[in-house]
Amino acid sequence: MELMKRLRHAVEHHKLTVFYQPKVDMHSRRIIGAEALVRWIDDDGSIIGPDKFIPIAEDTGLIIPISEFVLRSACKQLAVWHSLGFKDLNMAVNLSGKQLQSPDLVAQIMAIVNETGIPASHLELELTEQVFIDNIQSHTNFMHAVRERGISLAIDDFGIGYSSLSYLKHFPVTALKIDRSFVQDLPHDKDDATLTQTIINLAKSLDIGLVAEGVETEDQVEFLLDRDCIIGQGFLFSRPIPADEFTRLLDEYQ
Ligand code: G
Ligand code: G
Ligand code: MN
Ligand code: NA
Repeated sequence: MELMKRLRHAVEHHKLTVFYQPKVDMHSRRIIGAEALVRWIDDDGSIIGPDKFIPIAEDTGLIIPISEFVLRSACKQLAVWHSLGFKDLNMAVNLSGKQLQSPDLVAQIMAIVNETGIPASHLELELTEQVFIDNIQSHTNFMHAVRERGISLAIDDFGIGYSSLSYLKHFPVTALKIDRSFVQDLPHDKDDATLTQTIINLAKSLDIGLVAEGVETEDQVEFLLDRDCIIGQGFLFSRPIPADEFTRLLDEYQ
């Protein structure tokens, strides 16, 4: 069967699931948040990653039910973790540019926030730099609308999107996520070290949060902590894992 039909079938038959990857305070080694990452469980039990199906989902409109499923799952899961006592935990959910074209996206997001009872302040939406490149006016309206409701806004994969940095001043962004391509060759690669330092300086001067993606080694942690980049996400701490495994990690690390 072609991929599009298989994906539609998977959505209708609840074959999608959400994994979670911790965001860690690298200083204290505590988990401060989770990023929700969608997965497709194929009929043979193998796991298909979002890189394989998000583009098709965007082209076919399936991104709408998929995103609603991911957001609802993530918010429900956050409510469970809050009720277990992990009250400070934040949840990050990815949005693709295509979704922002939907005029009632803010209402849909708020309906799920209200239905699950999570504090809006503990939800973060991750957008790529694409939001600075096209449909700037409608994207700006979207960003202000979610910020007014207390939701945080991170720019994902920051540094690879060729956006004009001056835009950052005009958008109500609350954090930058340093793309993992800059982090992977730290601390040896001089260019990556310089670029990472530049992004850290930028976040500091704009007084917004910072997350390093793709942290895999203790040398990278040391480099980042030395430069006041405290929050990290990466395989060193954990791969994206199912919710029940994440609960065990929370129990271990708090
Ligand atoms: O989980 P993994 O690292 O394989 O994710 C690959 C890419 O898929 C990442 O860029 C991530 O942002 C994206 N992605 C994962 N889950 C979702 C989702 O629920 N919605 C959207 N739009 N993108 C997602
Ligand atoms: O683009 P975004 O940050 O939303 O996607 C997260 C993706 O990065 C997920 O697919 C996840 O599996 C992947 N990822 C997370 N941590 C690491 C890491 O330490 N190394 C590598 N290579 N990939 C990672
Ligand atoms: Mn992301
Ligand atoms: Na990323």
